[in-house]
Amino acid sequence: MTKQVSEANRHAALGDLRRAIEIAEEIGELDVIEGADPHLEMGAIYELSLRKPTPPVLLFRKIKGYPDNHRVVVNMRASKVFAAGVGLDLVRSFRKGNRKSSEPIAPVHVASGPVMQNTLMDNEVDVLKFPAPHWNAGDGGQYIGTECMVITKDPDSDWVNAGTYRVSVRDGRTLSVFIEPGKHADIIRKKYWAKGEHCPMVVSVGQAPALGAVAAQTMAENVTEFAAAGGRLGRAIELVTGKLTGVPFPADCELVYEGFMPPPEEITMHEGPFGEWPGYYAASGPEPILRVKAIYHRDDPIMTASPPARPTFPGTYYGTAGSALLRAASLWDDLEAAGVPGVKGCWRMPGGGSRFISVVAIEQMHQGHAKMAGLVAAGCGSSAYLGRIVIVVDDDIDITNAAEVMWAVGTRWDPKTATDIIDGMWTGLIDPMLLPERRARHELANSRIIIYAVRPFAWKDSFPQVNRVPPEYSAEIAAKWAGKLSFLKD
Ligand SMILES: Cc1cc2nc3c(=O)[nH]c(=O)nc-3n(C[C@H](O)[C@H](O)[C@H](O)COP(=O)(O)O)c2cc1C
Ligand SMILES: [Mn+2]
Repeated sequence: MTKQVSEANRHAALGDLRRAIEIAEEIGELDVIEGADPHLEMGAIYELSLRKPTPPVLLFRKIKGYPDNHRVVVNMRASKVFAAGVGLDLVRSFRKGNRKSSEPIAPVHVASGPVMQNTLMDNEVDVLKFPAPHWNAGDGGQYIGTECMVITKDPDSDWVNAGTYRVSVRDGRTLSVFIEPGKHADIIRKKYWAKGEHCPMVVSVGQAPALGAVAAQTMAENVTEFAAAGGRLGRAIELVTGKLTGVPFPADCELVYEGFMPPPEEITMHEGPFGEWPGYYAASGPEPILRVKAIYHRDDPIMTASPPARPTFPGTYYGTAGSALLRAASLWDDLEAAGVPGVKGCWRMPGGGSRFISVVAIEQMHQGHAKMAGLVAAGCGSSAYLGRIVIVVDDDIDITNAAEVMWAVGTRWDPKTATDIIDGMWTGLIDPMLLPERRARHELANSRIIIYAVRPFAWKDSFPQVNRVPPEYSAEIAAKWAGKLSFLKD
């Protein structure tokens, strides 16, 4: 039986990976796995765990071929340590205004920290010393960076960006980092390259859950994710400074690589393919590389991982603190920030991962209201990249139930008059529907459909009534007949 996590423990776990693992163990949600093979076996075990809507934390140790205490942890943010509830309540709990503190707190710089317990420079640099799982058979490499932070510093301001971009091992001193065009680290690296410089870069492959969360979330340009994480924790993140690049990183990171990324005109290597979250091997081609010049790590480092799996596994959506519900919360925040009134809920439909299929429930207030919601949901920061379908429904629809959403589409949507199709939107190389010729030209645009599955505003009050037994009456009758009818037992 899983024990409840107290609010204080959840908060402590958010800011400290090692404490988070202890708490997972205390509540019976930790599986320690010894002796697994990093070649496919770890990936298969991980995928099996996603059959559960809220998977347990898996801690791999004694990984075949690596020191006993070099560990890899998966499912941390998706586990019951962070899932405070299910469904829309969980989405609500991730919203900006519902967090205890939401104002950013600027990070502070400190001289040293646990991450500096071991420093490897020059000839000592060897990326291959640390567990590098080959997650799935079709993967074209060993991916150490999935739940990671790629940290870059804007050369023109004090903006420090932390983003999660996949990282794989090329050789003992070289990593590949796959950054989709338009992501913040892409914008920043191009500024260095335009000046003829190599882009300084730091990659953390083990850090507190709060840091993993902000690195995976889309925030505005110029927003330092460490400040956002500080706001969530109610304390400043302590940063140390990379000795070679001057790029800062959290002092309690587990394992950090520091180096420089030359421009693609100078060198690229073939990156991928990698089993991506849409469920395919789509992006694979020449990418810039990161030349690693220093490694910093704690004693017995713990690498965090969040390898992608097909978005049809319950563990990737319902009831979890995985990114689907985090991104639903960001969409809700974005809609309100854009001034869309009457938003009653946001959701990402199962099968669409955290991006392809967005659902917005509104209490219709005026003509054009549904359009407002649909257009913002298609274009706002949290949802523009790699969207496909936006469905706007009335607020009597339970948007966490795919059948209810499809019922609204089937019965309240007129395809000819209640649809917008928009071309030229932002997509990425991992979009399996990117036309081959567009892919070749790096023309990363796709189209969107917005489905207005709402009662038409002009005659919504005379729209046919819904047939349903009122929930209170249903509960009353269920109680009255409980134990007497076979289908009401337990
Ligand atoms: C597990 C995981 C892996 C990701 N991998 C990539 C990736 O390989 N490339 C990429 O561009 N974005 C990837 N993303 C999405 C980015 O992390 C996300 O767009 C984030 O907003 C990027 O930070 P930025 O907004 O500061 O650019 C990944 C997200 C997660 C949760
Ligand atoms: Mn950013």
